[in-house]
Amino acid sequence: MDKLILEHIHSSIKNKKKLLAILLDPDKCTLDEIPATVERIIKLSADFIFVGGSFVENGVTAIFVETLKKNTNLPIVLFPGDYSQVTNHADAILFLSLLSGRNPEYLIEQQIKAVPFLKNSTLEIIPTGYILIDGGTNSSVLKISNTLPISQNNFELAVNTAIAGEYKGKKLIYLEAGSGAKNLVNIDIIKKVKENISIPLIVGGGIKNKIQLENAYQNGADIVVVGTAFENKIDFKN
Ligand code: 1GP
Repeated sequence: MDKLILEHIHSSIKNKKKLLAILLDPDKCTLDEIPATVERIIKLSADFIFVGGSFVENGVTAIFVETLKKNTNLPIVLFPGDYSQVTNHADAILFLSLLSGRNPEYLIEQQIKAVPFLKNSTLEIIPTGYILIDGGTNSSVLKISNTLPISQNNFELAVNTAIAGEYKGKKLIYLEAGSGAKNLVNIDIIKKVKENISIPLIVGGGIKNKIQLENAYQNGADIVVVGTAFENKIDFKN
């Protein structure tokens, strides 16, 4: 199986190039809006389009990604809220385990349910440790997963969770404050996690301006994900 996306991430890190992913929620962007949306993403020089949402109905993601593909060559990476969002039209999938939570449904059940969709697919499957830090809102992930986030002050737990993820064989760590977070992932958490893992680090949740974006990069994020600010047409790069 090709490992193009993960290889691209590793070679960008080697070349000291920071990466940007724009997160699109198929529930919040109609098919008609896709061409203009893609144009905006290209203007931002984004490297990836992540697609996912917490409440997307069955079948919607497939049509959404198929239409996106017709409009762009940018790599499309699934960031699924649940197994029903798996579609072969994308290039890769973040095969997520919610490591900060203690709900078996999101540690292994959903992953097993995804297998019938994945085993004959051409998607690049990227094992990803997903760690939710308290973003100060009752985010969709919290509601749906029925788990508690890690406190912004509990550096040790955040770091040890990320290291455990690497030991478990995850290829990426995604440090997340939750979509629309009030409080971004603390830069010291980003820094300490980055210092303690050797796999690439994704950071997201609540980023809406250039300073926040740069802070995440400077403290160790290899990829930053922006969803809500992009949706709200906020110019977060300037
Ligand atoms: C959510 O990390 C992503 O899973 C992006 O968050 O929507 O707050 O940018 P925002």
